[in-house]
Amino acid sequence: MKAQLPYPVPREKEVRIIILSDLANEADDHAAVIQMLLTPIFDVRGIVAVHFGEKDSMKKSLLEGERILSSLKVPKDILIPGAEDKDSKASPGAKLIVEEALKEDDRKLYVLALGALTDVRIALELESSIWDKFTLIWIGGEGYPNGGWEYNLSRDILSANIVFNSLKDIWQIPRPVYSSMGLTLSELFLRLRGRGKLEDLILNRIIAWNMLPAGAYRSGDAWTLGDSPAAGVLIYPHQYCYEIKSRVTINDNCSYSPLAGDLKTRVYNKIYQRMIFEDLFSKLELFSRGLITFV
Ligand SMILES: [Ca+2]
Repeated sequence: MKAQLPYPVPREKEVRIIILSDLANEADDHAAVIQMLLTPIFDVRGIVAVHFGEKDSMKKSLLEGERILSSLKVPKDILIPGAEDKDSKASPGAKLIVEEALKEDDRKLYVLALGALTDVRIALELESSIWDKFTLIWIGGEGYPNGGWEYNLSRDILSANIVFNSLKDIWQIPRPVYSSMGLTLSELFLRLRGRGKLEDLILNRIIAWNMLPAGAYRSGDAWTLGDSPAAGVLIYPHQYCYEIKSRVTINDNCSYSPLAGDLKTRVYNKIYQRMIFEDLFSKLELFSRGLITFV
């Protein structure tokens, strides 16, 4: 599924993407997934609803995915169940990753993971030959060199470790970078309120979540769109914003230790927030004006 905007983009720049999102976990996935769906260089092969370590969390993510798709009026069949929990051995989402990775297609495949890596682990276990057939862009893990507790990683440490031990191409956007995607609620309100159904969906969800009890990491007057850089690093190259680091293995407490072998990880150390935010707001407005269609 591709979005067509009122300007053309080069066919040779088109990439295939599979989105893995724990949509029901908090309020930032919605903005990221919608931005991905509205980006004309992305052929979205599927949105996989991902668990976040709580009972029925995958099913809750699936329901949130349905809400987004009904606002967009795109085919519902691009929404696919992921693994039920971290111990699952099979999932439709993992099967989709394997199928796309094995396809003859001149367009690169990126798996954009905005949560736990369970479905990527299952895909690699189902078909180990895909280890060099796609690039994983992962919002997750603490900063380098030491690592430490981080939400997405903590949902399924073992799967993350298996993926880090076997997958060739990983672009990691760790917490110190994705947590820089903050916006105040006043800005979100002014930029989104009353502008369209997608804007309302994103804003209402953030306001509702902001009213829930939270730790000291939230001020009560701001939110972090931490999943959006997974789209941002493909929409704009960010070629001076990362380092190539030796791959790490992940310990039980989410800390990092050196991994033997030659695998490397592209680890982002900064992100152009303004560009990603304005791209989101611009695409939302183009959609609200009826200038984006889907093919
Ligand atoms: Ca997420």
